[in-house]
Amino acid sequence: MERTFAIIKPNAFADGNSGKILSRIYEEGFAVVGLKKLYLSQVEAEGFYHVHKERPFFAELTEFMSSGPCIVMVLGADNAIKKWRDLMGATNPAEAAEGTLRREFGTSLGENATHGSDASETAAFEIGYFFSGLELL
Ligand code: FUP
Repeated sequence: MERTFAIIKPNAFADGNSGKILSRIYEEGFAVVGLKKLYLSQVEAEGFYHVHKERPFFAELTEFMSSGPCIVMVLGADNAIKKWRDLMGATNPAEAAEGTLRREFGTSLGENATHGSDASETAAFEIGYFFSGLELL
């Protein structure tokens, strides 16, 4: 079973959509290996998104990610990384397919409701950034 890292972002949490997103996660057959609510500081958000630090949207992205509570998760499934990215849909909710989470719960390119790791190396970094081994038993 592969593991991926996922976030229910502050806009989806604030809109009261965490329960609906978790329902979809269970319906699609993921195991919820780890889950917790966090209210990130901007420094913590900057560390998480360090690969984007030279990008023009970095300040906006990290301000948004520290604008309210979110839910961080480790999800398990066969091909979990691709399976979760397929369920999320395209980065921009306006381009995400019907039935995907970002289409349903995203409100803009920045406030796109969910995050998911894009490769096994990033999943390993992202899981380790937020969870200890004990939290994933
Ligand atoms: P994704 O892997 O789908 O989360 O997308 P990226 O890694 O390309 O982008 C990371 C986050 O930055 C996205 F979730 C949304 C945000 N973003 C912007 O706010 N503006 C942009 O132009 C591109 C991405």
